[in-house]
Amino acid sequence: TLSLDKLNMCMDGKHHKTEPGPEGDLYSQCAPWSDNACCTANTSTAAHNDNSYLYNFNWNHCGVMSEQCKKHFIQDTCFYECSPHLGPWIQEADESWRRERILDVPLCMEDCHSWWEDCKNDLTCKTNWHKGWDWTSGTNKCPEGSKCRKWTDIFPTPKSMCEQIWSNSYIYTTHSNTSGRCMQLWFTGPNPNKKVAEYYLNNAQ
Ligand code: FOL
Repeated sequence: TLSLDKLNMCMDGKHHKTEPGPEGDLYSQCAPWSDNACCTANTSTAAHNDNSYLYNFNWNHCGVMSEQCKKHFIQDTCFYECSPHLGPWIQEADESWRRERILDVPLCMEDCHSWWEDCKNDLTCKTNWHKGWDWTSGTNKCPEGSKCRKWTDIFPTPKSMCEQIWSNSYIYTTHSNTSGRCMQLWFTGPNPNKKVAEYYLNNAQ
């Protein structure tokens, strides 16, 4: 049956399950979602691979991405693929590779700041990593006219990175992890984002 339970649903994305449910053992950084997930075990493993089949996306488009930076992109991939509590922010998408997307998910300040801090010595060539790459080789390369530059030249602030990198999937907030007013990429134990989704569903944004 068609699920309209906005507190427990999966977006109609490229790899998402149709309904959330338990997954025996999700891999490594995706393990926190094992109790209730929109990703399969195969997706959770792929989330940890360079140039994985998920999107053929090359993190190393401006030289090798540092391990400390990459772990945040892996966590973002787990969050994006596995979260069953994104209902309030799911929108129709105007893209060939997915029917639905997330828009303006309120991200906890600590998660955005630690992500930017751990990447600020890396290099990239684009502010929006969803669009405008050169895919002629089968993976994304920097397009003509977009030179590799310091991370901080492309993303001067944590806010600019968190909001721009995935076409406003996230909105920057000054809410803290413990506030219940923002979504956490990193957590252990029961998923703290369910209560956050509940809050935003009842308090129209
Ligand atoms: N993480 C989060 N938080 N939100 C997301 O929306 C998200 N999306 C991806 C990964 N993590 C995410 C998926 N990433 C292309 C590029 C990146 C990508 C998926 C697809 C891609 O094929 N871009 C083409 C345009 C394709 C089209 O629009 O038809 C390009 O021009 O580069």
